[in-house]
Amino acid sequence: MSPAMEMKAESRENEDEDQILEAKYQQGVKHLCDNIGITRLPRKYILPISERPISTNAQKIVKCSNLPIIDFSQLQGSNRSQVLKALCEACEEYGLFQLVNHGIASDVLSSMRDVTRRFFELPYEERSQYMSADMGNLVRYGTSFNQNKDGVFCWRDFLKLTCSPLSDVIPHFPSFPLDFKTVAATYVKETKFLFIMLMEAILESLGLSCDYMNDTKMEEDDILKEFQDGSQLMVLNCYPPCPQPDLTLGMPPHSDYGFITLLLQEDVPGLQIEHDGNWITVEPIPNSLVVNLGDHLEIFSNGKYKSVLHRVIVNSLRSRITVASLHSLPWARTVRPWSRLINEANPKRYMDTDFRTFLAYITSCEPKKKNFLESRKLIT
Ligand SMILES: O=C(O)CCC(=O)C(=O)O
Repeated sequence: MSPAMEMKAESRENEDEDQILEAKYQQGVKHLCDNIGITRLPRKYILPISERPISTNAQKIVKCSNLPIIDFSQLQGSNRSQVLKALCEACEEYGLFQLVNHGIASDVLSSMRDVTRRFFELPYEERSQYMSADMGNLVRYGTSFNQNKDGVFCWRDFLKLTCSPLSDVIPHFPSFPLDFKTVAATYVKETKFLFIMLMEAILESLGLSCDYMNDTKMEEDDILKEFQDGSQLMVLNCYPPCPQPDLTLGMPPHSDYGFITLLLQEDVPGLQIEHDGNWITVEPIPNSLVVNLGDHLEIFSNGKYKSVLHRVIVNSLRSRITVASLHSLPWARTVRPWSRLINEANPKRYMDTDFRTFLAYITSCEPKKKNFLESRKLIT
């Protein structure tokens, strides 16, 4: 056979193989890896060259050893004003910081990581009972970023859990592994408490420039009361080892919809943020949590703080588990720029928005980068 004919035959074989696999893609990457020993990436996951982790466009992956780290314990002491300043700089410059000494015990973190890993190791039949295209389901198992819309799939499976109000939703959480409900409930309560404490500091950092500090304090207290009843969504992510990690992503560039996301990673890097037009890997720090600023905080701060554009890369050697806890105001509440931060010199920059608008947006079009937030901008 001539080399040209050989190449043609090989490509036909590859096409046949991809067609057989097509039905499997909807079942997720974990199932694909566990059941079909794949040695090359199916076409379904191959991104166009410009969207690959290392593309030919101007964006580079750069090393950055000084991504901001906030020591939460220092916020409680005499250094509070200095730490608030560092927090403000991190929120303005990066929209992200790593939080250390945050008060959540290391065994609570490791138990959550561990139960997440064990959940994804359950037989497919057990996991797949939570699979649904309905975004409104309290518990939803799925794959890719938005499997109803994605042309090219991402190398990621997930379990999404609505976590508020916790007592109402906990009976719906998975019954296996047997300790899932207990471990997840503890983690939800601890992250909720930390979120409130962090928001208190973030509001204070935003109010620093206000003239009427007493009034501001009263307003802060009212907002914090609303966060007590706020929404919380937990996303458990699983990124199995990928045969050709340079051709795909675990998650495409996106920003989170809420105020802040607390991300629990393990010692396998994968999260990258965009900064100054380049991609920076957020190197895991043991027992830390990554704090991502979401679109609601960008809106609330009237653009002073920026939600962070981030993506996930995968690797060929080790699977990666993460747990993202997304927090915002109650689902039905409208999010708008804080009146304290609007004046003649700094007019209102974003439309009011709510969760229903966000859901309608992501249901109607493929969410890309920060395009939901862009659609809420009054001044560009
Ligand atoms: O898994 C990660 O590192 C990030 C997850 C993430 O971006 C998300 O769940 O929105």
